[in-house]
Amino acid sequence: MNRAYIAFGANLSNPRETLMQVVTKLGEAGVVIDRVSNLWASPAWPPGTGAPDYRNAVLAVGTMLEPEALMALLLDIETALGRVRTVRNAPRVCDLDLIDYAGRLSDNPRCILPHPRMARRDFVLRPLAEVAGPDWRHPVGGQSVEALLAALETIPA
Ligand code: PH2
Ligand code: MG
Ligand code: MG
Repeated sequence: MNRAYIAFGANLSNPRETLMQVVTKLGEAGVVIDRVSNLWASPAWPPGTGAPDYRNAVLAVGTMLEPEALMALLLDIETALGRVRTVRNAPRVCDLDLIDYAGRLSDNPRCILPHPRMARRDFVLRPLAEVAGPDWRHPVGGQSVEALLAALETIPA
């Protein structure tokens, strides 16, 4: 089994209900759900668009699927739950981002690992801090989640 971390985000419909459906659908596809973080509320990023607030969570999972296959499954689940892709950062019912897959690095444009923006988003790092194992480190920089959060707080918005 490979350990992967999936970030969930939603700012339309009922995010708690959607997250439960995500857990069900991942399980049906054979993905083992190890831990699910709390659902954290945050304003939509970037600021100033008037988009509804988000709810974000991170899931720690075990999977035999390779990253590209897991990514394809995530896209299928997004679609099944009503995601309609329009413009970048548009409000969404369900966003599932693969943020880390067993510490691997990939520059495959369909599946970049680790997720290039994960270390800069508190709405990813705060829930990740709840579910990441104590040995988790950023696959590129080697920092712990706590170190990434501390670094974020010192960077101007
Ligand atoms: N996702 C985005 C754009 N903006 N803002 C918050 N707070 N949470 C998100 O998950 C989020 C966002 C694009 O994926
Ligand atoms: Mg996203
Ligand atoms: Mg996404």
